[in-house]
Amino acid sequence: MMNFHILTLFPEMVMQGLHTSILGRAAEREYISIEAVNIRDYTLDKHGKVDDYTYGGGAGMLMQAQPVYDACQAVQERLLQRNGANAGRARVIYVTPQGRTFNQSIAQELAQEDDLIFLCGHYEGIDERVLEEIVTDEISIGDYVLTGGELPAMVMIDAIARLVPGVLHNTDSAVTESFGDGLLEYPQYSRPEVWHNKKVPAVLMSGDHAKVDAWRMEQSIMRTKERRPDLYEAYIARMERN
Ligand code: 4FM
Repeated sequence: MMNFHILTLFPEMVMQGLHTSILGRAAEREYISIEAVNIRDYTLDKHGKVDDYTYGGGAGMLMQAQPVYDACQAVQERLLQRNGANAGRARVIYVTPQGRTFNQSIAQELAQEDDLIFLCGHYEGIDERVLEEIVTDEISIGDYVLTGGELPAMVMIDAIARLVPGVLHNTDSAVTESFGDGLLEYPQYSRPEVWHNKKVPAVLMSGDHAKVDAWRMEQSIMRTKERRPDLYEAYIARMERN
């Protein structure tokens, strides 16, 4: 059982998105839990304000330190009550283009945790002082700029959650596909046998499992060489080392 806690100004967005399809079923069956904490609930401002102008000028607003800090402390204190003082504090992941780039190996590392707290920013950023005090990991999903941290948090949670035992039906499908072995997926086919004059490759109809496996491996390697020379080079280097 893995618990995701999401600090956000848009709880409905993440709750909707992450309770659909496979993750929705995984939450129902209690392989994972997903909780959204509304940062606005923690502001001490009497009008519910959570943002303010930046010192030094410049366009846009910043999320203020106080509500972010108090929302995070509320989650950490609840976990401390539940797990006991020697359990250690949960990692707090700030999703930002300034972090290290997310990949399958980071997903695998994070999937070992019992609790993860995701901090989703909005506007032009978050007051640096609260980031210094609560954030343990800064992670990006790629080199582009979004309007907020909710979508990247959802991307990371999806990639991590499917590695939690029980979430996927097929226990080894999480490891056999792309990136499990550092190669891209081979092409796949379903019924009918002929569609738009295109036939399914004969080897897949042969019933010879060893031949099928060998064909798929060859396709994976060819595809990776063609489309992702960076991954292909890493794969060859790994093969030569082993
Ligand atoms: C993040 C907007 C924080 C405002 C963002 C704040 C992003 C990415 C991203 C937008 N995050 N990978 N790319 N965030 O664009 O992780 Cl305060």
